[in-house]
Amino acid sequence: MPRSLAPLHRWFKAAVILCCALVFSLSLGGAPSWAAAQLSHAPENAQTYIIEPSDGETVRSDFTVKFGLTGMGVAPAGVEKDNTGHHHLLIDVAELPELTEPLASTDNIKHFGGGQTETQLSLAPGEHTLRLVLGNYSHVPHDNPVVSEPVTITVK
Ligand SMILES: [Cu+2]
Repeated sequence: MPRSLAPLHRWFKAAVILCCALVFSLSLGGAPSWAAAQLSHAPENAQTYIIEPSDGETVRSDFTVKFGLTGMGVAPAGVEKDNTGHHHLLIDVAELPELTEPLASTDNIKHFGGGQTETQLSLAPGEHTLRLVLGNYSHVPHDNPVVSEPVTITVK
């Protein structure tokens, strides 16, 4: 190699090492920090609760569920705004799902991404349990999850 190119070669080697180190550190820390960006923090006094029906109530097979929320606001899914979220109604879900990732959308986990604060339900006769979980703009519960007390009802 000509003597005049040696410094350039050294510089190139250093640059390659730097790039490798950068890619390596991104592969370690990049993904988790991106995932963490999807989490939102709720105000400490935030509370969600089922206004209606009340715990222990007997209802007809078609009934209305009203969602309550204090200490923060309701915003539609996709709208990233501090101290907001949208409701998810868990029907007969005995164990809370993973609260650090987007909530699934199933017959038992209903999303109200339009910002709805009530819904009409039709359930089979018998005992059912309802519970609310607030999710952020990307359907992920807040890092201090806002979860209601469960309400147990009997459908006639
Ligand atoms: Cu959702």
